[in-house]
Formats: sequence, structure tokens, C-alpha cells
Amino acid sequence: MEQALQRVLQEKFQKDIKDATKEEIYTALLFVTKEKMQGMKANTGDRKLYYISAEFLIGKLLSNNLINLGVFEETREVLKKYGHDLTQIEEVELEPSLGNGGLGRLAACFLDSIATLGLAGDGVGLNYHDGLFLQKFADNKQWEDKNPWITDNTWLTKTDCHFEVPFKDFTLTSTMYDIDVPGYKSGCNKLHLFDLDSVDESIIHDGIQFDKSDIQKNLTLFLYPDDSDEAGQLLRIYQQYFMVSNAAQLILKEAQERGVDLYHLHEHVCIQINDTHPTMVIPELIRILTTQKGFNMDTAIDVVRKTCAYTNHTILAEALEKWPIAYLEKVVPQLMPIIRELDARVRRDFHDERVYIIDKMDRVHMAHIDIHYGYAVNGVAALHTEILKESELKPFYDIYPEKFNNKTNGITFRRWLLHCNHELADYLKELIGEEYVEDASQLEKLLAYKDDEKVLQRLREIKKDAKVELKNYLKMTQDVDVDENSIFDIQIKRLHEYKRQQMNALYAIYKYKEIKKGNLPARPITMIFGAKAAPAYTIAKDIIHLILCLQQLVNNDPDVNKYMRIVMVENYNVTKAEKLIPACDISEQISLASKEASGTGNMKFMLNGAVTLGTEDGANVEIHQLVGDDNIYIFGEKSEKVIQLYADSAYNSRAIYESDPQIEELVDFIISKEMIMIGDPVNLGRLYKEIVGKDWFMTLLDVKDYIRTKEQMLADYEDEKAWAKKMLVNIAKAGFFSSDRTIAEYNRDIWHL
Ligand code: CBF
Repeated sequence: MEQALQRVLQEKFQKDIKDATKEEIYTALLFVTKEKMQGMKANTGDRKLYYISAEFLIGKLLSNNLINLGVFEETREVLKKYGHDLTQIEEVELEPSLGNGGLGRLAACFLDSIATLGLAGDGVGLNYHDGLFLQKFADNKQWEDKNPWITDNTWLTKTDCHFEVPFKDFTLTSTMYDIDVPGYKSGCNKLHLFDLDSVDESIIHDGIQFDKSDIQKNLTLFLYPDDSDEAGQLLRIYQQYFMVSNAAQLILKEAQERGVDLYHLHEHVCIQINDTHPTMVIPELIRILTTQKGFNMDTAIDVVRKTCAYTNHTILAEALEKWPIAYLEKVVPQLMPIIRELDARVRRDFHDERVYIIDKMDRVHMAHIDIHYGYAVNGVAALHTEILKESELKPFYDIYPEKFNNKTNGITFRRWLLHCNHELADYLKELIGEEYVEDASQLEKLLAYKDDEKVLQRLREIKKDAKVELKNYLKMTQDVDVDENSIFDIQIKRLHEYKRQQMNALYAIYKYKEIKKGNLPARPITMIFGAKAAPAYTIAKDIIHLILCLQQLVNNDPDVNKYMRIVMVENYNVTKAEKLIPACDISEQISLASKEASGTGNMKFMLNGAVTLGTEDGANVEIHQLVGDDNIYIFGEKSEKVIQLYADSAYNSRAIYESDPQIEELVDFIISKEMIMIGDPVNLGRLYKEIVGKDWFMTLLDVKDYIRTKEQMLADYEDEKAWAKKMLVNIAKAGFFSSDRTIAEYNRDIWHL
């Protein structure tokens, strides 16, 4: 590494390592690492996976690539020798803006594990120039700005691979960019990102506004552009088709280059459809096979059905896409005869309109295409898969029970432990040896130390160090002060009513009022939030406004700020998660039971020694089973009850509000004098009305149990030894949530690579 760095720095900047700037060293490291990855053996196999996804939330790559290449320590030492700090060099890297939330981060963890397990599997997606917006706070509100990340120094390599993508009114020529995905001590795969040379960032104005109809200039500008109007929905269809048509052409090209007889495509290729965004790959493949490769319809459908598998990531209706036929006709009319044929076959075989592809309102149900014309359907946590089978997708499960299976999500420990928490990772190696890095189940060996005072004390120190680091980071980036001796209570995830950040805000109101009344906590609490709200999601933005107003109120009140602080982290992203997660004491996983398909933040937190405060939802259920009642705090109604309440339309938030004075007092505070002086009455008033009058995700159902359980948790934290034991058990039991385990299961049950 030393020689390689010297060489590149001389060639590029005529400098020695010791005289080079951070930027120059970053550039040289990028160059050297890319060179090393290009020299790596590619994972190969007779059957290859293509993981198609609208998002790949890959995070910064320098450290992770160095770790996976096995040269992280060496690089750190070399830099140290010349007076440089790798952590500061990493600051130069811009985080790729290619994802939004859990689904995108999952895709990134999966790529890491697929490569690590030596499987031949590439990611396929889009190269968004400004990806997900940059979040800014002003006037206690979220504002959106563009988020450019592509500079001359990125991990992208422009390839000479191009495809023609036919739309109704024009044909576009794509360009493929590649990012290397090195496995940990293993071979290398690729992430292929398709783009358009004509995309023009200069059309963006006033934050993230742009002309939605100028497809040649806007196609790969943003991830999830606003789709609240027709032009926005059409743009999403353009994006999706561009992604899958490129994917289909790439897959067929590579298969033919490998000498695959396309009639046996399914024996050599497997396509994982990540949520419904890539669903059009099914009709697109059928179209290409029938119009260009000489297949008849029956055979094309048969081959495609045996090639594609679908993962469902949510039961929320808004995410199960249904495109109006009229819109598809405007963008990709060539797919409509095929979609109609697919629907006709379903109608011929099943006389149940709930499973038709085209509904009475002339909308195409994308998930229905996936289920009928794929060979596997999986949910992402045990409870979620059960809900799919028993209610959400029951009519399909009744037809195809053999297609349904569960794959509980996982996270890559390379990023979420080795990279983000060096101190803990090193201490674990000292205690239980290095094997846990490649075999996460070995973490259980830690249980042997659960009563060892010295180990428990060391875990506490490591947590404290991470809290000090986070404190310094928050001071530097947002100029806020937090106390490392306080309890760090963290909720970081997309802003959505079902995730119930509003319930956490009601707790903040409760705590504020208690402190005002003189009921002082044994130890201060720091409540940390991080979340972006979709730009068109009004209530989500109102919730951010509420939290920011509470932050101003609490942090500036001298009676209160000694005991409680609120911090809303601006522009929450992977880089920030890496700082927040190691420092967390209480992991907030408080979604309405049945609504969070899995969650993966919950896994990252437990791996880093945080204790979960959660509902019996998503993967929390499995965390609960693994760590046992003593090492998790569960509250709230269970999913069966919630599902029943929805079925009977029996939830009435106003009745709860009116009959419970404590709840009434907390909710009323949203529009109190204190709050209106700080905040915007329109936003606060709208949110108040929403909670009292509708509360679709049942905040008021669980809020009292939530407050009670959280108070219990704060009290229990005072028994330091008992708390450290909970930390230890959580770390020890996190092995199940390694994405290496998840990927091994996908391969065993679905991909057969
Ligand atoms: O499966 C990965 C994640 O996907 C989501 O983020 C999604 O976008 N549908 C879910 O909300 C998470 O529960 C899930 O962990």
C-alpha cells in the first residue's frame, strides 16, 4: 500500500505522502483500491444472479472496500506513519445518493454478502445524479435541495456498454457505469448502474424543481421524483422501464456471451425483483424473447417464469404499485399487449378478481405480475411473511403455497460493526477470536462473559467512547451540545406515520412537562431523531416540524435542558447512521404492529450493544425471541389486534383522546401557546387534527404503554451492571442477523447459484 500510494501520488500530483493534501490522498487511495479490485478474481458460476433494484444505498465505499480487500489496517498504519488520519481522509468522499431507506440499504448489504459468499451475482439499477434530496432545516422545517455526488473521483467506471431503450415517442441510448463490489476475502462482483448521457443537472431550480416532461434531460436526475401528478407518475414509469429494459438486454447479452441457449435461460440466470419497481422486467423479457429471439409466447412465459423471483418489502398499499393502463400506453405501449396476455391467462385459470393483473379501474397491479409470473415470493421477516400469507396476499398463497417463503433480512457486519465500531470489533476479537467476522454465529461465545464484571465494564467504556465521538460530531456538524453521560435514545429511519416518530414526540412532550413539574429524571436523556420526509408527504413534514419545534423549546429552556435534550440530525444518511448507531443506548423500533415489514436498523443497533424499545413488529419479533424478555422492552398491541381493528374499522382516536385526560393533555400541547410561539400554526394545527381525527397508524392506541415502558427502561439503565449484561446479550445474539446468513438462505431456497 505504501509503495502504491507513493507511486500514484507522484504520478498524479508529484507529491510524497507526507506533503499530500487530504483530497490528493483520497484520490490516490481511490485509484489504488480500484486497481486492486480490477485485479481481483470475478465470482463466477454456471448460474448467475441479477439483483434488480431501484435503490442501492451503498454509503461511502473507501473504508469498506479496504476492509474487504484486507488492507484496512495496513492503510491506516501507512497514513499514520506520514501524519495522516484515515478517518479524516474518508470525510472527502461524498456519499453516493442512490437510495432512500431500508430497502436500498438492504440491497447494498446483500451485494456485500453475495460477493463475500463467492456467488456470481450483480446488482442492476440506475445512476441517479442527485438521487434522494439533501435535507436542510430552516424555520424548524424541512427544505429539499439537490444532492449531487458524482465528481471526477467516484467509484463509478464508465463502460462501453450501451443499449437502445424504446419508448413510445423516442428511443434512448443508455450508458452503463460499474461499481466494483469486492467480497470480504473473496471474489468481486459488480453493481451496474444505467444512465443517459443527455441528462442535464442544470434544469434543476429552486431546490429540487425541474421540468418533469423533459425525459431526455431528467430521466436519471432523482430517485423517486415527486409522483403526485400525472407527469411525475409518467416519469417513474420511464425510469422503471429504462432500468429493466437495460437489465433485460444486459442479462440476455451476457447469457449469450456465455454460450447459454436462451431456451434454458432459467438454468443459468436468476433475477431477483426487489419490490415492484423492477416488475416490468417480466413483460420486457417476454417481449424481447418473442419479438427478437424467435420464441413463441408459451415458451417465453415459461422460461421467464422460471427465471424471476420477487421480494415483497411492505404491506402498505401505497408501495404496492398499480399503474394506470393509460399511462403505460403513453410510455411503453409495446408492453401492453403482453401485460394483457398475462392477465388473460390469469383470468382463464382463476376466477377470482382479487388476483387479476388488470383491475376494474384499468390499473395494472405490478405485484400480481410478479406473483403469477415468478417462481418465488418472499417476505422479509417471519411475521411479515405470515401476514402476507394469511391476509395481504392470501388469495395468492391459496393458489401457490409452494412459491411463498420467508427470508428474514440481515445486515453486513463488515460495515455495521467492523467499519463503524472499530473499538467494539477489536475488543470482540480479543475476547472470542476473529472467527466471528466470517461466521457471525460465533458471537454467541460472548455469552460466556455475561457475568464477567471486567468485560461488562469494558463494554460500557466502549459505549461511552462512541457517545463522546458522536457528541463531538454533533457539535462540529450542527453546533449542538449533548452530554455523553446522558442516555442516548435514538430513532433514525424514514419519516412515516406508521413508524410513529409522532409517538416519540408525544413522549418528549410528556418528559418536558414532568421536568417542568419538578419530577426530575435520575439521569438526563438525549432524544435523537434522524429522518427525511418524502417532499410531497405533508403530514410527515409536519411531524418533522413538531420535533424541530420541541428541540428549540426543550434545548433553550434552562429548567429543562439540564435533564433533557432533543437533537434532530440534519440530512440523515448512511454516513450519519455509522456515527449514531455505535453511540446508542435505546433503539427506538416503535412502528404499529404489522406495518414494519422487517426493519434493519433494529439489527444494527443490537449488534452495537443498544437495547430495543419496540413493538412486536417485523424483525423485532425475532430479536425478542433471540434475546429473551429480559433483554428487550416490548410494548403495545400485537399485530392480530391491529389487523382486526382495521378489518372492523373499530379504531377511534377521538374517543381515546376525549376519554383520557393524560393523552388529551399531551396532544393538546402540539397546539399550545408555547408551541405556536415557536412553530407554524398551520403545520402544528394540521398535525393535531390528523392525530385526533384520524390517526391512521394508531399512535394513541399505544402511547401510554410506550411512555410507561420507556420510563421503566430509563429506571433500569441505572443498574449499570444489569444494563451492560443486556448489551452483551444483544451483541451475542445478533449473529442471526448477518446478511451472510440471509444470502445463504436465498441461495439455498431460491437462487441455487
Ligand atoms: O426489507 C427491507 C426494508 O424495506 C422497507 O424499508 C421498504 O421500503 N419497504 C421496509 O419498510 C422495512 O421494514 C424493511 O426492513
